[in-house]
Amino acid sequence: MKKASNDVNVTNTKTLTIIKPDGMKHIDEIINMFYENGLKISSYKIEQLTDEILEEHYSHLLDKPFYPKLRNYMMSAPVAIMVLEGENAVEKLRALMGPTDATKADPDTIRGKFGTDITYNAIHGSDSDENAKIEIERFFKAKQKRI
Ligand code: DAT
Ligand code: MG
Repeated sequence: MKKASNDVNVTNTKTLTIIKPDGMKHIDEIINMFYENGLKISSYKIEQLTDEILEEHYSHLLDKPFYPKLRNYMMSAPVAIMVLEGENAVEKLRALMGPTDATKADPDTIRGKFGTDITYNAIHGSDSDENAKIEIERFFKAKQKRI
């Protein structure tokens, strides 16, 4: 049965990840970590991010002093954008990523292994089921202007 768009889907097990420019050279190891932790890729694309989509994706950070640095980093090379599926995918990916500041991340996490600091932290992951849905729509379903 088709669900109403505002239904809470308690079985939601999808999340959105972005392998950031510094993570790209480790993409095979990062994908291995997804599969070893029960996260499977269901959509995948490699794309050069634009100002427009970054201003939407990081709208909560636009007024921060570090935004220009974040924007330049995210636009410095193409990134891999994926939908991951698995049990508790959002929480599982966030645990596997480690905290925002890679210098504080456990060495077994993606940020601990491949990140450098609070800016160059290798990977993005949605922070809630609600935001996962919004981000999947943003990167995979919304009509995007091609560059
Ligand atoms: P996360 O990526 O862990 O969800 P966030 O959503 O708070 O963290 O911020 C998005 C990105 O912005 C983060 O991956 C790196 C950058 N960022 C956040 N806080 C920062 C800070 N204090 N200094 C520099 N960059 C920061
Ligand atoms: Mg975030």
